[in-house]
Amino acid sequence: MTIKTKTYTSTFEEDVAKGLSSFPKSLSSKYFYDKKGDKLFQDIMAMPTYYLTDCEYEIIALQKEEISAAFQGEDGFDLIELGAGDGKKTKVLLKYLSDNKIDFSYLPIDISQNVLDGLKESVQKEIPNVDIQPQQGTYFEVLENLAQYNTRKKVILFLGSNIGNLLHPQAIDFLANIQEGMNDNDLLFMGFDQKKYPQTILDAYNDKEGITAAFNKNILHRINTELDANFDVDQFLHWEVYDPETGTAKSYLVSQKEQTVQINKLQLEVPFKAWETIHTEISQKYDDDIVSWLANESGLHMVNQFTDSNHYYKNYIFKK
Ligand code: AVI
Repeated sequence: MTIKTKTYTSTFEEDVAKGLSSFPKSLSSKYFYDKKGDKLFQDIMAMPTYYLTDCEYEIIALQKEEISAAFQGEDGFDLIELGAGDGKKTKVLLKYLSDNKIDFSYLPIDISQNVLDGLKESVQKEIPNVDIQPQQGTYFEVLENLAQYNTRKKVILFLGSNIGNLLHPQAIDFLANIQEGMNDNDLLFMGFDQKKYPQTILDAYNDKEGITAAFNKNILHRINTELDANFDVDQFLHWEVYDPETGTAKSYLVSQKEQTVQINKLQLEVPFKAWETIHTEISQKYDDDIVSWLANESGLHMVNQFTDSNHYYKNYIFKK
């Protein structure tokens, strides 16, 4: 393998160069999400085998009354959502709060102004009485800002078990950062996919239609397009494993033959042995003990929890 001295013009370039020059090779799942990756993730969420979305929807739809009761503050509250997406699950809650004339404002945070504009338009159309105040920026910039200027009770939402794409030490840093922006009365409402029958988890990440495989391989297409590379994507296999002891589902791309890939923009040549792997994603599964441990390590404690009828998924409420 030849690595020439090179100045990188983005963290994407640098991360790809480092990840593919390491042993074992890896790429970060945060790079799955370009326009095509966003669409593939929407398709994943609509698959029956990807139970996470339906479970969280069921929790919110069937327990909205109890959840809303837990959120309420004397002076109303601000519902702050980290990475709202299309807001399908959140809208169920927004509608209930609005129909019941509960005093709240909805502050979705996203890095993309486009996503926020689309969300604002659909919320205003579907639930016109909701006071929506989109906040453009990174989660922590906005939370820090809100912590300084906002005196009303904050309820922070982080749905979809997105925390599961972080290793435990990173998850603790993430939670500790949120915790820093919270006052004593504030709440954090978060989704955590639970440990369960291992085949159910494997099926969620290995659909027969090949949507998850396309999602995983999209990172190679991205490298081809954005970094002028020549990955023969069909020569890589999507492979999923699940370790029931640690609760970690891991995604790989496996090279089906010996091959060399040129990444021109990085002036990098990447050799693959037959059956060599690129590790691309973890999707961590939890139980109450792991979640309590993560919370305690981050200066938070669990005050309430809600689950679906299969006990596949849980939403927890934390305080500091
Ligand atoms: C976004 N994240 C929580 C998803 C997950 O379940 O890890 C991403 C995903 N990867 C494959 N399927 C869905």
